[in-house]
Amino acid sequence: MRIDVLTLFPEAFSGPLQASILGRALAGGIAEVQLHNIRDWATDKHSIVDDYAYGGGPGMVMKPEPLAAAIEDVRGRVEPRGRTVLLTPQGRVLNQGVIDELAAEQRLVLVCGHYEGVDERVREHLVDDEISIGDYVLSGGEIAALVLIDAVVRRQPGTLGSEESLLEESHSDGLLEYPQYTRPAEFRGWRVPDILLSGNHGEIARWRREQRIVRTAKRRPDLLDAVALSDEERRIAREATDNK
Ligand code: 6GU
Repeated sequence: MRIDVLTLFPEAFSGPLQASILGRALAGGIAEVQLHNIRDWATDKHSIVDDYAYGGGPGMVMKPEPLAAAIEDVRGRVEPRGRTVLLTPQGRVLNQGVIDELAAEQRLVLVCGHYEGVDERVREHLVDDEISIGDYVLSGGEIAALVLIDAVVRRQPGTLGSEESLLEESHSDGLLEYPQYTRPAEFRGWRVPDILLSGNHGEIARWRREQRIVRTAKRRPDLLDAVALSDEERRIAREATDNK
């Protein structure tokens, strides 16, 4: 997969793109990220990329000319054209379903919005999709783009080791994760649950499943509607919320 990023702040990407699983995937060629500075498409002496809003009001707007030229130029460099996505708080809210949809594209062109937004004509005519990462305000789309890139690249075959992939698969059923522990068995007098030290793999699997259901019921009851639970598991979920 190839991801082109159009941004006023390419330097915001270098650290995060090199770290951890994402860095390893990019270094290994599973995906390629190309950064482009929108300012490089400004044509005036001062490389101006923003201007006052028509109609007045506070805040600057990203000018259409440099942004449109950047999108068209970058999009035309390689086939396929892929999907052009604007990162904006006005977009549809990102979730794993949206990530899997984007991860299936061969190519993404991510446009990081800034200031009070981009000129509406660019959004209307040159953008295919608009994504927000949640209902809060960031100062620009860069961190949102990084969130999207990380989540999309980890869905590419070969990014995760076989163990990580198996874990991901078993946990992509909509339930929150079970609690994790490592050595020592006692830390400051706080004990690891005995069941995990028992060596009884059937019992451990049952306990973990129950923990996931109870956690999800207590913390994110909104997620439970989309999860397939047995009658017994529904009872466990109901009980968890009754005595919270
Ligand atoms: Cl994509 N951009 C900005 N500026 N703020 C956001 C966002 C995006 N998603 C949530 N908040």
